[in-house]
Amino acid sequence: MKKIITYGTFDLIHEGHINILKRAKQLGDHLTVAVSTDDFNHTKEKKAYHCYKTRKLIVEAIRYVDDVIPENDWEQKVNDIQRLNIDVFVMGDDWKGKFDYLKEYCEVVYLPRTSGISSTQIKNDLFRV
Ligand code: C2G
Repeated sequence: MKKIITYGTFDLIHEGHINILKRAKQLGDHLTVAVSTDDFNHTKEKKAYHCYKTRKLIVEAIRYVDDVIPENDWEQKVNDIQRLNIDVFVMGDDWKGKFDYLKEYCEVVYLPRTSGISSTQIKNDLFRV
């Protein structure tokens, strides 16, 4: 079984999130998503609208997702890959190059981001209404 993993905040789920999860799953048989905890979002200086519990519930409901784990820090990826026997690490290409150190442990794939949509843009657009 080919196992895939990806990481992110996944707040205010939108087309870009669905596209990356769909394409990530197409690379294998099992997709684990590491969803950033609220504390880690604070570290990333990212303010999510939904708390971790809600974001986990929503990501778990997406058909392409087989498992959701918490992303607590930047350092856990190698341990996750080894512990979960991950074959492919996937991220959007806004992260291109940032996780190449993981090539020692698994395949690293950066997929094109979906242009024109982001959680931040949704919040800004709603604020203007
Ligand atoms: N994404 C995308 N297209 C968009 C927006 C996001 O393909 N229009 C992808 C991102 O490239 C990322 C995933 O969706 O691979 C999740 O994006 P975010 O929730 O914004 O996560 P991020 O803040 O990038 O956190 O350790 C990695 C970090 O936790 C990534």
